Amino acid sequence: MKRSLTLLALLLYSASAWADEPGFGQRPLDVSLDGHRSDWLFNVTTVSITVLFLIMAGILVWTSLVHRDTPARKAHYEHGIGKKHLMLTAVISSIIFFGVDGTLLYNSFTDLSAAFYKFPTKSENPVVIEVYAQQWAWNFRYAGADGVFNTPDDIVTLNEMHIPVDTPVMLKMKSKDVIHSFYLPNFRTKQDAVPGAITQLWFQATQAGNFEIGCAQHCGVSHYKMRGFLTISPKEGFAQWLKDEAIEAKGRYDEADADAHWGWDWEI
Ligand SMILES: [Cu+2]
Repeated sequence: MKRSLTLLALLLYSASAWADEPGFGQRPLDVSLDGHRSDWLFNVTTVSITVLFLIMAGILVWTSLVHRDTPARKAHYEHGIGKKHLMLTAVISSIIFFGVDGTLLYNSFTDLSAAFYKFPTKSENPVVIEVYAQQWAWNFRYAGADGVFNTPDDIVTLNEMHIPVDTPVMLKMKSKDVIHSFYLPNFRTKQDAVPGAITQLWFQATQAGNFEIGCAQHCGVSHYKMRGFLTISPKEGFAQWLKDEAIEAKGRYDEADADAHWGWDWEI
């Protein structure tokens, strides 16, 4: 008894310490056009499973009390499950399955086609960036003034991605070594970067600010250090950044440095 009380006290203590963490119970700020879709799914799933859990746990507790053992009670096995019970079970299960799971499934597919797979077209003038993942960093490449990737005027950054607000951004990714996953918590989106393949991701920011880029795929001992920084600027600020970086890029370009020429032709 004493031991279980100590254990309970310890558990309560650690739970309260956890709850005191800054940001507990809060999601990262959503600064994206479509992040609300994931949040909606998350909320509906959480509410649904909480309600179902309470109903099921309630029934379990109620039946354990009503049918508990008493000296006068004898076990009897002759009453099998009747057709009525089977029907009732089937109806309740169907309501839960088609109601809850059906809603989630329908909305997931709608969101995927209306947002995730609805890549921006050329006429929408997306900002296009090549992302090259490696253990344990993110390399970014902008085409520069000529609009062609892997040329001397490319702007190449390490762990630093700049994008404008209110403009679609299109990424194409590759990996140098193992599978990584480009993760933007503030956009509720992520995509794997896979060696030997090109994957793509698009998103759009609704407000300016500084945010983080994570790697959501365990990719080696320093996976936890694979952290990038995302700067979202007003359109003029982004244009200015591109201009400034273009001057720097020309000075930094080294024809002989083969490792630095990891870019590829943008393939649609
Ligand atoms: Cu990684």
